[in-house]
Amino acid sequence: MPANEPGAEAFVGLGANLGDARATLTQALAELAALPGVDSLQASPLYRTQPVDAQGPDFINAVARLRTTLSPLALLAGLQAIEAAHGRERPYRNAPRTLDLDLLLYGEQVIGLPALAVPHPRMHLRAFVLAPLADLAPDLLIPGRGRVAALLAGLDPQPLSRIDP
Ligand code: PH2
Ligand code: MG
Ligand code: MG
Repeated sequence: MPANEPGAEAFVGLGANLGDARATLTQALAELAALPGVDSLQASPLYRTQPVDAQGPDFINAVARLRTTLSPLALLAGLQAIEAAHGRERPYRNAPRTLDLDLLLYGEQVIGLPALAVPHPRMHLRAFVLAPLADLAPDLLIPGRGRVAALLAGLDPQPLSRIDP
């Protein structure tokens, strides 16, 4: 962490494939920026992506970079509160969802708690995470995995298209 900036840099993955997913992501980005203890949020473009290991309509995905003075678990609680406010239900694993907010990275920390695994255990395999993340931070090192742009280049093609801007 740079010595002159308070808090940690964190990255959050956003996804939705129920309802008006595009509007939901735009709103969720604003809600994320407004969480107490979250500063200077930067959003990637939005992407339309095919479901990976999941059913249902195409997803809208994006990634946000933020600075936060919240602990990882406090930030996770904030993400879950925003998901709940958007009517998130969990009928089964990888079910279609109104909003999914995943804490992808928190500084260079490696966290293995029952409630929270950071880096997100599958982020390095998923173009719907790595493509928007590469727009923000292509040279970022994912602890234990490698650099974002190199990981993305090494993936088998996964259909996705940038929709905004
Ligand atoms: N999230 C999943 C499973 N599959 N596929 C796409 N395209 N986008 C997602 O956000 C996504 C997924 C589990 O969280
Ligand atoms: Mg997810
Ligand atoms: Mg999730």
